[in-house]
Amino acid sequence: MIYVVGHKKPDTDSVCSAIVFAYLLNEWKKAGCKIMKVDEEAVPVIQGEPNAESKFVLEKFGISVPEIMTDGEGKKVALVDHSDKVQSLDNIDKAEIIAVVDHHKIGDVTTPNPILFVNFPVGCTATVLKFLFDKTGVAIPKDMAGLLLAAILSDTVVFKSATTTDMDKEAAEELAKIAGIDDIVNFGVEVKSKLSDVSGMSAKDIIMRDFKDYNMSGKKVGVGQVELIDLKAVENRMEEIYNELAKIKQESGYHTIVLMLTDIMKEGTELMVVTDEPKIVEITFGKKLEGKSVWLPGVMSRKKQVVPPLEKTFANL
Ligand SMILES: [Mn+2]
Repeated sequence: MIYVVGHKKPDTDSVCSAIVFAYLLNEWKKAGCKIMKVDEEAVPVIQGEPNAESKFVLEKFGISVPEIMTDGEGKKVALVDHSDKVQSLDNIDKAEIIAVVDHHKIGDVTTPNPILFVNFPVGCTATVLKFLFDKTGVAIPKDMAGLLLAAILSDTVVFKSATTTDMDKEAAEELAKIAGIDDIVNFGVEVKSKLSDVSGMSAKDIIMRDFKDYNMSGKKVGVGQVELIDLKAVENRMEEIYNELAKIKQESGYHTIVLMLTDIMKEGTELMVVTDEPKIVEITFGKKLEGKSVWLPGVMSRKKQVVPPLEKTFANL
């Protein structure tokens, strides 16, 4: 058995790409594949509960939620949407990795033998999978096309993220035709709106849902991101969220925590910051904190527009 798995804290790309790559591997097993030999059945798994957005997408296309698996010891695995050990299965060193399909920086997994390793600097793993279907002449069924399309719209924030490429847009258009989705942008906004409803969530849950730790020149820095259809969803809760950030900072010894409250429609981010050194905000983004936060037009991507410039600031502090 080959277990196909995305990263920890699965997002829609990690869930859908695991399902679709497992489907593709099984097609390759049946019909043969000119790239690699597949002798075993592939099954998708996830490392944790899917979020509300992923659940909506699976339901929409009539696909059941994959089983949860967290340990890779003794297993044959194919990784999607990551190649970093910290994001992978526990004991990934004791697993046999047979393939990696990804769109991130190259991580630190290694293999003793040559494997299929396909990584494009595009907006979504699903875009790379679309390429693999085309390249190996496998038809994409309607439900699989729907999953791939939803993953692309999710990861690229409906094509607004700085990570979006022409390849993502082309793939999405072809997939939408197969999936029978007429209005791609409208569908994308519907997908993204599922995580935008934060009304029933505690401030801590809002902050931690998509939160990553970094070591920036020896300082512990946390960067969270919440993508919202409309910033108004958190307008009345800014104080509460800020107080929670301050609490987390103190309890867990952060030098700085920034929370990106990203408005998908207005295409910008209200950046909330708690820090020992408030001047880092102006140095990094050219704008001063106005009270607890600052509006950064055009800033949508943590990995491209927030983390690298912050790292640079910390390096020169
Ligand atoms: Mn992804």
